[in-house]
Amino acid sequence: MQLSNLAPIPELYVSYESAQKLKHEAGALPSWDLSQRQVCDLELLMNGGFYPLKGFLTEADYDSVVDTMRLTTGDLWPMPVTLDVTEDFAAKVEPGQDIALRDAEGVILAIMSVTDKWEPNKSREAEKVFGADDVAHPAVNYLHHKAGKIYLGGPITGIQQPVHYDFKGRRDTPNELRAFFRKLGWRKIVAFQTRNPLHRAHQELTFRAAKEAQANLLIHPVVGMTKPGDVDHFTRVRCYEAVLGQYPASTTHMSLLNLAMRMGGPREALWHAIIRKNHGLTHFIVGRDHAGPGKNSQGKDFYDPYAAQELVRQHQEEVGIEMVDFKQMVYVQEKAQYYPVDEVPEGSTVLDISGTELRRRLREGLEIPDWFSFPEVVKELRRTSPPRARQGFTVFFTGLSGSGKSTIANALMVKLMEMGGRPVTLLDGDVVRKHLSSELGFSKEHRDINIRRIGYVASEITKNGGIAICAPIAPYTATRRGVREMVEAYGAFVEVHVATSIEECERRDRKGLYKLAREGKIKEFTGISDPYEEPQNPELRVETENVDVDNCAHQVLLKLESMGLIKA
Ligand code: PPS
Repeated sequence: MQLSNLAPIPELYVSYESAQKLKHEAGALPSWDLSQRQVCDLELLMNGGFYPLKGFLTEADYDSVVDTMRLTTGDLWPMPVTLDVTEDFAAKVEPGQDIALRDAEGVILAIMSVTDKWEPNKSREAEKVFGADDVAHPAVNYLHHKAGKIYLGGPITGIQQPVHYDFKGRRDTPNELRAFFRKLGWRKIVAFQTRNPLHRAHQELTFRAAKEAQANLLIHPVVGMTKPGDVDHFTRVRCYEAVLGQYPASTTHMSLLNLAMRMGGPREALWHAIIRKNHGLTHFIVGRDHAGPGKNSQGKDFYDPYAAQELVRQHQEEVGIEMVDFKQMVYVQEKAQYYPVDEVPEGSTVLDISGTELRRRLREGLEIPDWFSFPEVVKELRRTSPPRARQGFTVFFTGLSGSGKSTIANALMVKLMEMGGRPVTLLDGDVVRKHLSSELGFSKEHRDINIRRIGYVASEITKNGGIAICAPIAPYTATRRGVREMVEAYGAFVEVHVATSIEECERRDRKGLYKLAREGKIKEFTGISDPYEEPQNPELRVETENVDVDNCAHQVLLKLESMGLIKA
């Protein structure tokens, strides 16, 4: 059912008194600690951002959404919003039972009346919803490697909103935004969705879009979860604040949306449109490759760049929001102003800086011209993205036991310390097992826990501007990828495969472990009785046979230099 953009939208919260009572009772229920993504989903479910959903999808609704982009009621809903849980937790819950949903601090946010429990076919979900069962897609990777095996579905009773400590004044529920628009008498409002900092071209295009629609403008950035590697939302919001002053007074407003994006291209664009409709907006800007996840594992784009616009255009009437074409704006040097790319006066000089080029300039500390961005925005970006040679990074060695990882890692550490400038920490396999993972063995589960611990520490070191050198075996591709993601949120991740063959490692047998493994005295030994999945695309592969340690460490240094992480 469509609601007018002025009327309040139904929320899933109960009254304050009922919430207090429910909270008390919920203490005794089985309770699920929500992931960051689930907290984002729950917030939008409870505050009406995901209207008409009344809870996490049931199995029938899930199947229907995956297959037809509609709920079983026939309402348009393109994105599965599901509660994935572990098998262990699922075993404790049966349909008909209530469960408490808690945030990371253990606060009970909602009660879910479980009606459905099932094991989804994740490959099918990936194919149908995201277009390919390819883990290069962040949402498909999430499905296969982060999401629990079992889905629970059922209606939600909202107890309280997730607490935010940052930018409180800029966070609005759909009803708060609707009330704001009502109060100001804004009847036509264009929404601009973004997960990137805004520069002059964006300011021009959004202003133009609003002017053409004779509407007001809402900058509606996503601050929940975006694409791994994006500029963090704290920096972005400071940048947006700076850009807001560039719009004519009282025409434009900004509100933050705590959405967890899936980078699902066309389906995601349509989902965004529905969410904006729920927030009281009447127009929605959709650009080229909206919510695009980048390249697939074959190096090709996942989606046709105009598929998102097409899908939203097809459904705009049903959603009740008008799509506005995103016009690519370019700077015309002779006129010293921005023009839509298709209106550039003939024979003039067009200037543009791509996202990749901007990141390069920031990384290398190069000039970012005034025509491209606003000085305050550039200042903010430089503050959080110092040139690469001053950022933290992680060098992650992987290879068989006895391949030479620790020896090269040690040599590299000493060379980096000799250069100075950044603190260097070595997280060697053996040392980590002594200090961080002494209770763990060598099953897949334990190895994964061990590697994730190393990844967590490395990501913290990287975040704080240090150099982490890791040297575990790390035999599993998916786990290494998980560590890469953790680290790349803060700095570069340099995977070095120490490619010594199993025959050579066994011949060296420096610790005498291979002999014991062959005799069956050590079980689950990597390369002998346990797998080692070789990295397919490491930043560097080093051969150690007939090459001395010094030379191997030097190869790593050269790689770091070529990536701009250290200065010669
Ligand atoms: S893992 O898979 O990344 O968690 O392994 P890691 O923490 O690097 O630990 C590897 C070191 O433990 C010793 N060791 C074994 N390795 C592999 N398989 C089995 N079953 C095993 N048992 C003990 C071995 O000394 C490894 O050290 P390195 O430095 O790699 O030789």
